[in-house]
Amino acid sequence: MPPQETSPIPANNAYGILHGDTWDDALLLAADQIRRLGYAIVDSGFSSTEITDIEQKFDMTRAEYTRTWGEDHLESMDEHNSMRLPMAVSPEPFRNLAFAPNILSVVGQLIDGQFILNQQNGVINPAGAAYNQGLWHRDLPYQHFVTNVPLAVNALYCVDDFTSENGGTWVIPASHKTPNYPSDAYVSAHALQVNAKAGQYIVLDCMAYHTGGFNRSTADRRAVNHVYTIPYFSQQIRIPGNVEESGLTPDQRRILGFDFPSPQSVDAYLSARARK
Ligand SMILES: O=C(O)CCC(=O)C(=O)O
Repeated sequence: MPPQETSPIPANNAYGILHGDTWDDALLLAADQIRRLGYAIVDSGFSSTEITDIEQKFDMTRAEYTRTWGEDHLESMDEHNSMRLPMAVSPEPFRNLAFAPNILSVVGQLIDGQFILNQQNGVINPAGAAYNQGLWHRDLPYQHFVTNVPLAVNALYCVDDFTSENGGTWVIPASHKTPNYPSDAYVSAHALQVNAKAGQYIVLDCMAYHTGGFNRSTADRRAVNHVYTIPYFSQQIRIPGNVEESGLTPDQRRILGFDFPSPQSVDAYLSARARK
């Protein structure tokens, strides 16, 4: 996806430039937009049959998740509009969502070196009601720092079209570049709503402030969020041991964190070093 804003001035119509970027590939352009503005839309590359299958499996998985943990219990913790680690319930299609080649390519452009999946969450923005992601936040919450390269990137897969009516995601562009949350006046002036289609991902630098909007439509708006981080951050829920392992390639195992266990002891650490 190219950046949403296109300049009326041709790129070569400039002066005084010693260093310029010359991206001409959609994924490189998206990565560049995320570096500069903190967000971009990236196509999943899934077929329409796959997109419909994901939509149906989302609801089936949610029903099973709710049966397992109990609706009242989830609601008592304000967890009833989330599904934690849905790939643990339904390996497919949720593993495919985390391994979409376009997403891994963009994340690989943004995070230097190795990265792992830190968390996967189903997100439900309920029709006509508030929910836990409808407040401004970073996906590394409580963190107030800036880095010259991203340490964490999130990819929000749109199960449904995201529109202004159903409360599509709002972002504060470039807010990953400043430690503090901006003033209300700044947010009112600069926040924008990113309307993406079902089958696309909204990819953000995790430090860019974002929120779901209020869903004024009559249907829930569904999404699946993925947070990818450098391997030094612990996973929200430990993925190795909690997901189906069959059929995973070595690269996929690495992305799920199988290659980065915390050694259980000094002895285990030294033994692992000795094997290198
Ligand atoms: O529902 C949305 O549009 C935003 C989801 C979100 O902020 C999150 O999962 O971190």
